[in-house]
Amino acid sequence: MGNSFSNISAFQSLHIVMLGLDSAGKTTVLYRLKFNEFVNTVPTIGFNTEKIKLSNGTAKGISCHFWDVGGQEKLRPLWKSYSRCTDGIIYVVDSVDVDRLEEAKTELHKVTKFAENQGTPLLVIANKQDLPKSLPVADIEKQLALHELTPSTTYHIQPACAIIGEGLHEGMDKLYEMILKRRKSLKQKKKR
Ligand SMILES: Nc1nc2c(ncn2[C@@H]2O[C@H](COP(=O)(O)OP(=O)(O)OP(=O)(O)O)[C@@H](O)[C@H]2O)c(=O)[nH]1
Ligand SMILES: [Mg+2]
Repeated sequence: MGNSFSNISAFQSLHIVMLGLDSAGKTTVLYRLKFNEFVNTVPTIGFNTEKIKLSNGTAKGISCHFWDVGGQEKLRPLWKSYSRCTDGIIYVVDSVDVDRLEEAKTELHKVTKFAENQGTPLLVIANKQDLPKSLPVADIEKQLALHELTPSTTYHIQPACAIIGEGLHEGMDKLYEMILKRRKSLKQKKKR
């Protein structure tokens, strides 16, 4: 096996939480990764959970236990408990919903400030890039003020289209790399 697999065994599941405003495309991402096809969704009331073995890229073969939590305002208080002590956080953004980017930013910054989430790697999925009026990732990165997140937060922003799955595996590879890096540095700190 290559170096990238040296710290996480194929039998160990990564715990990943997926957050973001309602209608951003979280559940579409979840089922695209699970079934490799488009699944029509309804708004999530509560959460969906799936165990998924990644089938592509450097993270191929890695098992992930995903928690996809509903993004409606009344459900957001749940985000804190679902994101606690996860291996990685995925934050899905609708790249066309420019009017709610400020709200998306506020909610994201809230999540990364929770004490239990300090240092948890973050993958931001700039979803719906297939739509003509979608904002480029550089603009979304700026509007979400990703560079102002707590200093311990390492992040990657990935353009994607969950409908056809474009960008999702690249994003998962980046998240996996960040998780490995974090584990390595935590291990080194423990040794000291
Ligand atoms: N054009 C386009 N539509 C998308 C994409 N991803 C998701 N959608 C659509 O966006 C709508 C909302 O998707 P969901 O996956 O249900 O959104 P969600 O984030 O799970 O929403 P909540 O469960 O309410 O939090 C659906 O009609 C999807 O088909 C995409 O990449 N492109
Ligand atoms: Mg949903």
